[in-house]
Amino acid sequence: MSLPFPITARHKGFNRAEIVDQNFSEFVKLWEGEVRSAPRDDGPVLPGSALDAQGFRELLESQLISRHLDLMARVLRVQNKVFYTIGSSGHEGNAMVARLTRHTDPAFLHYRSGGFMAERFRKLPGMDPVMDSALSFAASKEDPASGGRHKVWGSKPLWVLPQTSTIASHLPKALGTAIAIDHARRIGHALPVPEDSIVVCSFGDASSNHATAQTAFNAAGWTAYQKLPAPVLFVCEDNGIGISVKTPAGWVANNFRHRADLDYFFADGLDLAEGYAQVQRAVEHCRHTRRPTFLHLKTTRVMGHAGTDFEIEWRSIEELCAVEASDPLLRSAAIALESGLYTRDQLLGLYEATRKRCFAAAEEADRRPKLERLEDVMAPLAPYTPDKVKAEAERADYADARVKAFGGEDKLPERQPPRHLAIQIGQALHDVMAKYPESLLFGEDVAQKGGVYTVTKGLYKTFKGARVFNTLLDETIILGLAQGYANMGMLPIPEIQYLAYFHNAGDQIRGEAASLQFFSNDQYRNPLVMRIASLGYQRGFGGHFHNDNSITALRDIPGLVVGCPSRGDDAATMLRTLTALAKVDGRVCAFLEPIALYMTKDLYEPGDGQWQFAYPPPGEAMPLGEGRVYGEDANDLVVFTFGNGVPMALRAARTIQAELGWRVRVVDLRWLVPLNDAFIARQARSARRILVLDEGRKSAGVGEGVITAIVEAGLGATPLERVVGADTFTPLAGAAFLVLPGEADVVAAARRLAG
Ligand SMILES: Cc1ncc(C[n+]2csc(CCOP(=O)(O)OP(=O)(O)O)c2C)c(N)n1
Ligand SMILES: [Mg+2]
Repeated sequence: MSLPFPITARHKGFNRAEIVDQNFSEFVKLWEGEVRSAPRDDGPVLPGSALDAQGFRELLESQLISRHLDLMARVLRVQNKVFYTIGSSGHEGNAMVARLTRHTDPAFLHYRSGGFMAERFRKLPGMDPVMDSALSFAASKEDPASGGRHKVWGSKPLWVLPQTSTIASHLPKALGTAIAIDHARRIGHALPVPEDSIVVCSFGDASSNHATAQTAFNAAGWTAYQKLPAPVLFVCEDNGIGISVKTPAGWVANNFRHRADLDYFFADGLDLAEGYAQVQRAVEHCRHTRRPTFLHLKTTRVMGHAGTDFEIEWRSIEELCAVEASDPLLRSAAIALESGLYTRDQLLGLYEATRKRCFAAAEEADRRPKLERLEDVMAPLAPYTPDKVKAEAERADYADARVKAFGGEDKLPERQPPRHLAIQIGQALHDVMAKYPESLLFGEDVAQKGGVYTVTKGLYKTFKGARVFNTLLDETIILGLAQGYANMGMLPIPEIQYLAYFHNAGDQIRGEAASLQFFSNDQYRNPLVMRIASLGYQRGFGGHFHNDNSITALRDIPGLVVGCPSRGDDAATMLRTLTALAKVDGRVCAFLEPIALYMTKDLYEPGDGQWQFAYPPPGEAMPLGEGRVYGEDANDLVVFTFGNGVPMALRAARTIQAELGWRVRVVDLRWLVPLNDAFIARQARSARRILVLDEGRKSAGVGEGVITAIVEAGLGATPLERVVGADTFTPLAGAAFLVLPGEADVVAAARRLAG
């Protein structure tokens, strides 16, 4: 396509935003088509179109708002009044998707969704897309989406869950939310949105190739193949390019047109009169069949990838002009004029009035307060209301449900003899699932088999397949499902089979789940408790992947809570607190289960049974951050440790006492993120010598955090030794024990301290 006027010197300018802007006015002024007599509001905007005149007018307005927000951003960025210039220009046709869906259809949007948002704002009275967006562009504290933390498309009343721009990472949780919508009925859970809602999820053509996108398409197909509902509308906004890399012509259609169980629809997003019926077919198909639907929406990209993308430096002028000629706003202008709905002057008047409105809003937004204190920035990141969490964790008003779950009064775990970790985690999970009827437990092999280590054995039988189920083999999807269930108000307890397998899906926690409260200013929460079989020392199952001890990857995820019990009773009280943190404060939590301790029954001698403990009845919970101290008044040596290190240190303590005459205190941190610096300092203050025993790797492990807390408390002069895993992958067989700390290493470190 070429411009309907000759390319002049003007068109070769450097500032493409200015050129695109002028193209519109010039196009309107020079338009010479035939004018029909204006249709009635409810008549087709052009003969044969499914879009009526009233709909067209509103869509056009939404498109213009989106365009002028982009133009405004380009101008005011230079003046430091706006801080984001990735725009929606060329994608304004996505307003059709908003018009044809409901404001209660949860939406996870591409960053080019200005048109969609402006249109969705119409769905509720009294809302102003221009001012709200301007506040977000200006990073004002009053930005209703993120409170000034990021320019995001988001809205609580409009069910738009904010996304940042890690492309494709939102697809798994969008699918998860869609699955959750229909799953809720199976467990009698009341949804926060209507039962026939669908989920809208948009992304670009280049992004459709991403592993995270592909796994969502695959999982959607896997679900539909089994005739399970997954009403997600994947909207691929195909502008033919990703930053500067062209998508091969026809690739998106070729790749998606014939996928089994992903129903493909095409729509022309450049032409409202033509595209409307096509979008409508896709939306209705998704809503009525509850099947995953792929809407291939043709778009274009004018004004470059972002304000910093000077396309003229890397594309030919002819190509640029051709792209700019495909601007959907020129097509909308033609429809407006041809239909007789607008005269040239009216259309130009509307165009300029919208510009004025966007600039005025932006100038006003610039005067509104910014985030100016660290506390304000961080306020929604990790909310914690200790009293409420404690009350919730100790809440024990579900006696009947637990008697049923355990199969009778006499079967209650607190009436059984002391047991080991694996059994008591299983009992604790029964307890939690009895307490929260909206909780779901899922992962690989967790149902009939009860997990690789039989920790979840019995849960499937007790709570049935709607609440305890196996997923497909993909950690990214497991964690995407978790976010989806959480978005719909359920309490997900996903299992990651081994810590090593968390790492390939870590972005779902790092970039997505843990960031939602932050980027939505705590308006959206996705509480979840992720269980991960973790750490080394396994004798049954060797090698790196079954003995991963890298906790570092979890340590620096902002807002995440990580707990690691070393014994069964602690596991039970910790799980109660984690689920309470999720319920009360919306927190994303990780529960690391030390595999090597699952079956450990003895502490000092075979058969002594000293690593089995009485099950704590409901009503008892472990406060966040509180460690467990063995030998409170011993201070010759204080050992800080967690997980496998706890029984190891207790055994080493005996040898140290016998050999050096020292009384040893062992401190089980139990909570690894956030580390309780005050607790660590308190324990360190009375210590004559300190030993940090960290089974994780040397670099950036928990031990570094413990030592930092000690030094920052002014206790750096206390003689200190560290026993820690080596910076290596864990090898198979006996060699594993060379890289992990052992009892002998602890004793040797004590000897070094003795000088
Ligand atoms: C995981 C990830 N990798 C790379 C990027 C950098 N990046 C941002 S947008 C983009 C291109 C996306 O192109 P497309 O999906 O076609 O969307 P478009 O911008 O064209 O609308 C890239 C590579 C990113 N944001 N996230
Ligand atoms: Mg693209």
